[in-house]
Amino acid sequence: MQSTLTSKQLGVLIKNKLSRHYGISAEEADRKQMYKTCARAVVEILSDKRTRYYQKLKDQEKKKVYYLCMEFLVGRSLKNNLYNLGLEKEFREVLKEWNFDLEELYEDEPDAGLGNGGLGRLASCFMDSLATMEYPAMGYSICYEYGLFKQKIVDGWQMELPDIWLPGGDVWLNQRNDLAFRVKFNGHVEEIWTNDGLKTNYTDYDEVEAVPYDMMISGANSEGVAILRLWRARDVDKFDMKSFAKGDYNRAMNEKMNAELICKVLYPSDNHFEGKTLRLRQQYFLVSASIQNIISDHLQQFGTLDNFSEKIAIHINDTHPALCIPELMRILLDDYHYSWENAYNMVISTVSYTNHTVLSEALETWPEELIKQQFPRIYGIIQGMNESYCQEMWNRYPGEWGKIERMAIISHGQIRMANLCVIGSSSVNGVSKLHSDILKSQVFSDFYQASSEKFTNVTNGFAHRRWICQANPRLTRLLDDCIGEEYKKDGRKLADFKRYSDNRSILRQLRDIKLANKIDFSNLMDQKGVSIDPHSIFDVQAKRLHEYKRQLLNVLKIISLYLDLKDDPNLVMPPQTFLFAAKAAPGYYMAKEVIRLIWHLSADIEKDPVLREKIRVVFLENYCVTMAEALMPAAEISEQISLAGKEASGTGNMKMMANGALTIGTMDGANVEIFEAVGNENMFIFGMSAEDVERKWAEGYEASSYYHNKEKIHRVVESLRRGFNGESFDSIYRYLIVGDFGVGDPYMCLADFEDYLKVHQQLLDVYLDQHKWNQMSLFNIAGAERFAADRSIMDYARNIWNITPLH
Ligand code: 26Q
Repeated sequence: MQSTLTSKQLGVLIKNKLSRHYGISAEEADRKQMYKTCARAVVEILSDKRTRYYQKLKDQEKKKVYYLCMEFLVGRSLKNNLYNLGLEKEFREVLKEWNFDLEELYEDEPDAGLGNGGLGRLASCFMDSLATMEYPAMGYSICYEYGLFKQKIVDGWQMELPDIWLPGGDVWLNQRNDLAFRVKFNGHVEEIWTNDGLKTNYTDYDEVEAVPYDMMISGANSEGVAILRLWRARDVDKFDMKSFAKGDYNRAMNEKMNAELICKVLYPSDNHFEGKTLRLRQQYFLVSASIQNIISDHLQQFGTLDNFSEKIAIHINDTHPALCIPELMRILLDDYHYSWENAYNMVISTVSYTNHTVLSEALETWPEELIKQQFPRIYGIIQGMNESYCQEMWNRYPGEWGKIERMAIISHGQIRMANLCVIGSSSVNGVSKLHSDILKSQVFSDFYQASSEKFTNVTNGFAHRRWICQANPRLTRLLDDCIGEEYKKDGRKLADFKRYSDNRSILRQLRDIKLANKIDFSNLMDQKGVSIDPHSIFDVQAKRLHEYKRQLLNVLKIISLYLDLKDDPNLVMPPQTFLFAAKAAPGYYMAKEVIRLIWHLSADIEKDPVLREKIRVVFLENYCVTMAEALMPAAEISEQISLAGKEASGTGNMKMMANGALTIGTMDGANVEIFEAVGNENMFIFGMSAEDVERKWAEGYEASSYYHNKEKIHRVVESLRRGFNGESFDSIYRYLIVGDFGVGDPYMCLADFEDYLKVHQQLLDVYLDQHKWNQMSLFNIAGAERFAADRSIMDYARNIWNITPLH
């Protein structure tokens, strides 16, 4: 149901808000004031809608899902909500009367960058689907004061600046002081015998108050509104009056600073585990506040916890919220006096877990001592779970010590969060078919043998209304004309677009749309002082910078073309622009070196008037959701070139294909399913398969032998030592050939290099055949049908959470 608000009513709403907040009229307002006011008006509309929706939710007493995630990469909200509410037209009209342009107001909103990359963006896409399809659901995360850092490049070096999003982003948050909970840290636990048996007594703890800030997310063309509840830490009035009286203001304020430190900043490492105490405290803070909230809501509605797992599903997005398992145990045991066995069964049947990575450096393990010191009661419960699980396995697999050791939660003084998640939940899923298979056959093979019924797959998806309809209005109009609007509700209907694969007029329109989007993007970049030729091919690799994603392989390819052109400036080649967008974790040396290489290679090429007519390299600074929304519709080639077996799924790959880009990629993550969807003839696959990679490691991989024996590789690697733009990249040469511990090129760039070059050349040949290219592009748009996040959410709802939409 779209909102039924006339332009006139809207005008009154906005005028009232301007007068209340600023004491001004619409004619006096500046752009910032008008943006905030429109946001406030939308929040009010959403609140009304939510009140109605929540009444319906309460009446129906349905099972609910709570989605716990340390990250939600929300991006901007105004446009998304107006689109979903069906109010864009009305707002545009009203604003026009006062000489405001809605599109310009959109630009005043800062991104809510409360996430690193794929994991956080997926969580946000899922919120859109949950609201649209009216599933009873709520998201929980942390309201970081600073989201993911802002990136600046200075002479090739990445600099990190704080992301100050709250002034401007705060209008979307509704502070709920009435729903605050206390989270306890540190202290001591004693066990004491009472008349009712053994009791635990927790003393000397520190307390922090968790205050929720709610963000409402409207469903599209539906009555649904999802709530994303973000917790902020607040000091529990521990102001030290004595110190204050003595004039020691620092000490007086100290406690407050400690509490508020918890939600100060998002940890900026993606796919890499950082064992910092503050990060662990953030995780427990999220988990404890959320579980207390879930329990109190449930008790309010049902008056008992006996039906908890019938009415509630709790989903943990990666292991980061894993402590919700012992936290829920703790509350059931200590506060509601369930037996260990009953509590254990309740927890397992409530919780489900998604794994997002197989990289060993990303697997979370925390020192036992640290957990014990930070959350002594939780530690005791983890010990109990570990003992009972090991006992169970001992009975099943007597004498198989190695196996039991691998499955234990605690080992060598470390707590393994992934094992805790598998043991403490009823469902474990990967995020693409290949990834889920790797979980079963490698990462969790012992668990898979013991409890195969727990394991399943849910392939990722993306919010197609945001990433097609809002981001690419030109393509949307064409789709509407060709296949009607049904695909907006039901992504599967995108497949109908295949019918137009031989329609020359439609194919030409596709090309025109792409060009127009490329021009838009070039103009946008022009405003930032970056010049891009919209008539060159846009070859895009946009994602976090990581060795396994192999931005370096892409650079080696470009260097190879560069050297070809240096040798023969008359070489015929369609002009290409290689666009990179990537943030590196601040402490990730090699990632930052790759950025520096891209930057200097780019500068080097810019200095050569002949070269830059044919190939240009552009590093797009500060990649974020808003930039992605402009970039995806303009992309023609989507680089998805991770070492096979390493990228759990990828979601940028789906967004780019849906906007008509063709993928050059390896058989990794969801690329495999893209391949199933469009076929070999509509995609450029190269390189080793995950199995080939395994085999190659087993045989013994020697990067240096590629370097010595393959001429093209030798030439490219040598050029790194000579350098670009006056800077040598010996560091990268050594990384590839020598290696840190004797393992050069750990992500096998050199092994896949020649095939990559060959397939890239094939791609260029096809590009010259415009008709064919457009046709392939069309098949990709249609093939994205299976990657709508709505489909992923239906999979979760049916197969894992066992929930149904409201009726
Ligand atoms: C953990 C502990 C301490 C500090 C940071 C972290 C941390 C933070 C973020 C670990 C991992 C992440 C993010 C992982 C991630 O984004 N994974 C991606 O998830 C996507 C959605 O499923 C997949 O498409 C990608 O393939 C996967 O890389």
